Amino acid sequence: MIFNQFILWLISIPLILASGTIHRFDWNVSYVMANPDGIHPRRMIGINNQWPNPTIRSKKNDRVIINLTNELPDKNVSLHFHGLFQRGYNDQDGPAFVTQCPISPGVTFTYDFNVTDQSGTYWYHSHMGSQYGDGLRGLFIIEYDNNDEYNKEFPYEYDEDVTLSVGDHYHLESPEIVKNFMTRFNPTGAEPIPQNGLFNETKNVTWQVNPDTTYLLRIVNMGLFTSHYVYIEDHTFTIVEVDGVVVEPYETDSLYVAVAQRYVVLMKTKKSTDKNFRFVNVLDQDMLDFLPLDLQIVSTNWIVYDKSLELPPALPFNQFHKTIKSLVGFDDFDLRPLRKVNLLDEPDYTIQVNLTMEVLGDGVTYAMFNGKTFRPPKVPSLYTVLSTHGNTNLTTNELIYGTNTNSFVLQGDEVVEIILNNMDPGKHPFHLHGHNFQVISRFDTDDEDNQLVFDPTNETYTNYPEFPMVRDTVEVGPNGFIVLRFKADNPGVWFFHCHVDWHLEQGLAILLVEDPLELLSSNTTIPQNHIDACNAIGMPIKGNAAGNDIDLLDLYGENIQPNPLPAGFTNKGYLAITCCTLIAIYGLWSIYNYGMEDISKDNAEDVIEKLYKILDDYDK
Ligand code: CU1
Ligand code: CU1
Ligand code: CU1
Ligand code: CU1
Repeated sequence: MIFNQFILWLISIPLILASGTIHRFDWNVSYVMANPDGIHPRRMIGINNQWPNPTIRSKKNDRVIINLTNELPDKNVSLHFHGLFQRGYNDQDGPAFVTQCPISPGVTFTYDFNVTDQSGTYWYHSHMGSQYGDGLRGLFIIEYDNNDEYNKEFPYEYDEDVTLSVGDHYHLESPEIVKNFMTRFNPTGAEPIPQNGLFNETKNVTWQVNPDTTYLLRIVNMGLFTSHYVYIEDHTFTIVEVDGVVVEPYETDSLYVAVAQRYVVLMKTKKSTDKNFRFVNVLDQDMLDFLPLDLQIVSTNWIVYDKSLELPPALPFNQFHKTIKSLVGFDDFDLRPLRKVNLLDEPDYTIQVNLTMEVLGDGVTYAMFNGKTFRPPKVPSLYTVLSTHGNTNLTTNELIYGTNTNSFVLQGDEVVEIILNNMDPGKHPFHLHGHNFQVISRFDTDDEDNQLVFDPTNETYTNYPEFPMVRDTVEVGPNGFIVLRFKADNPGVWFFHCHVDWHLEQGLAILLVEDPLELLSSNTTIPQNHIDACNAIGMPIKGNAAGNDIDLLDLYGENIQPNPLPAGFTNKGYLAITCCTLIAIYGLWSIYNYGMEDISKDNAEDVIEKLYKILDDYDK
């Protein structure tokens, strides 16, 4: 008996150690008037009548409960916790139409999950269209676990932990921007140009530092579109964490941070305090189709050693050429996780997607993977998995998740490789929910005529690192490719998409339905308040991507992309070309007629006389 009790006590030790603090938040989401860049007051989406939004800080194995009430009068919301694997909590992941219904005005929705064994720098943001650009975003930090003296998770010493967000900023609200972007009046699909770059959600920041101090600086790009260069004049950064992954120290003068990426650096201040320095963030102008004169590419902030000393003047906000050229930057492909994990084995399953931008029949430019743009399913895809209870033959059938969702079903624990060929001259930061991935190959070129496509027989491309970089958001360069690997060990429906939210609006996403049979057998259930949110907005909670729960193989009525532009000419086109031709013939005939007209003798004499008169006047 006593022995049995001892065994029970022994078993409960890990459970006791694993159960952390509960962080409970009641968040009312509403509009708050703000003036982030000091130029243009506008509404931002705040929490509990405040904006900027709070930072969540937790420890490993802590539980986070957020009761979110949507107090926006006119917009649906959702919340995603970027970088958290949500192992066992797929229904708490947050992307609308994938793992939940949009939260409509007046509805309260509870996010409740354990952060389990992750640590590092993350963030939360709305996953409802491009709404986080309107301000519904904030940092999420999980403390490093250094309890084990001899095997510290984060072995670097520092004095102070400081957070910094950067991001592009628009004066218009996202829905209005999308209206002007996704239209046939924007036939080139040019992305909306931001007006400014923010630094901790504001501008012209002064940061009082202590001399001879090591700061742990957590830098997050919470913007919608443009990557940022970040540097402090005459100071160096040592990168120690990337997207929640602790890495070997890597020294650099400047960082290049794509949207949604995080870099944690050590920054040691100088011993002397006789000068203050600029802390600069610069938008990557190469991503912009044109550069309006009032666009603030360069933002100057300052680190202040001595308040009584003058600050160096702000850099010209549009003299970017010189600034960026002097920044050598670095290549995140060369970063190495501190805890090395070998290159994953040869893949069991390879997904190859080719990215193109194409104009469809409605005249709008869409982003395509293998000719298909992502159109949201009518039932959140996770709920579709659960709809197959009783008929598991259907669970692994990609068809039920929609023909226009780019869905791929993964088997449990297989090694998955994603080969992504970017047949577009733009840069795209790709993000996978529920996982980190190894970045095993990446090439690009500015030469649009010689696009680089991944070729498994090309030894340059397949010279994979032994211990590849691991992260959750990686940028693919222009006309190039990335090759990623991960293990399908986290059952759930996970979004893989470009984090440039304008491109997500254009449909640049695939859905990974990972080990759906395990999701079923583990008896995943949807919390009642999540079901209530669907009822409130009138979305079905059962059925395939078309909302059909009688015949899951019948996709009639699903959201599909517009038809392609018709090949050749439409009737309107024929009419236009006929009219143009007739007008051209009339024009030619007129010129011919004029040329053949006889110049009469009288006329000729008249002209000569006039010429003499002009010459006479000139001589005088
Ligand atoms: Cu994410
Ligand atoms: Cu994200
Ligand atoms: Cu993109
Ligand atoms: Cu996402």
